Amino acid sequence: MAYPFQLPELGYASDALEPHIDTRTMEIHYGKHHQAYTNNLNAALEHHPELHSHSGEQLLIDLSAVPEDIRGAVQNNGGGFVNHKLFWEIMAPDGSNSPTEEMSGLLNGSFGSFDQFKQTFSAAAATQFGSGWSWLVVDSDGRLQVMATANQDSPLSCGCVPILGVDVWEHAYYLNYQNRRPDYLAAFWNVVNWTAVSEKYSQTK
Ligand code: MN3
Repeated sequence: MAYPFQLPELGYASDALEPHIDTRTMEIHYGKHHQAYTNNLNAALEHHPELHSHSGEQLLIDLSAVPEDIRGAVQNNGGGFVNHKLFWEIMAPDGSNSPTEEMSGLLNGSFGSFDQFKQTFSAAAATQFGSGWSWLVVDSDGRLQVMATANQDSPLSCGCVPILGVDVWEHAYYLNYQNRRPDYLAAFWNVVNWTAVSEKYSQTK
């Protein structure tokens, strides 16, 4: 997908992730926030036709190639566009709660166990100060790593490919969980679509 970017379709209804992620949050998060990142990314690119064939991912992989006058806008809104697209894809109603056999083996190898991976990932998410994301990424050496990013910064901009992520901006959880970010993070595991995560991993090979 390239310019003009369009809000990607949700693969499920906005009430499908209840009770873990409530309908109203999904409606606003997807319909308003993600739409705004999409619109703002298009507005930033409007007068830069040389970038109109680039995917969102391509823009983020090499931000230095984006003209300085729109680089900040692309970092924030391109990041917002791409990050949320992945976020909707790696969740599903009644998500397959345990990793596929392949992912399970990889997580055990990288983190010791699935539980230790979840602890590391959740700790990165819980301690991200202010707005941002926690990620499971494949780094440039092909290894799995957990990382957090601020704001809408994408792991793609530092040479990593995200295959799982959780949004810890307050807009992602405040209506249902208020200040209880750890409760939101605990609930998140119920809706992770591990099949999708595994597919994203395969695409990095
Ligand atoms: Mn968000």
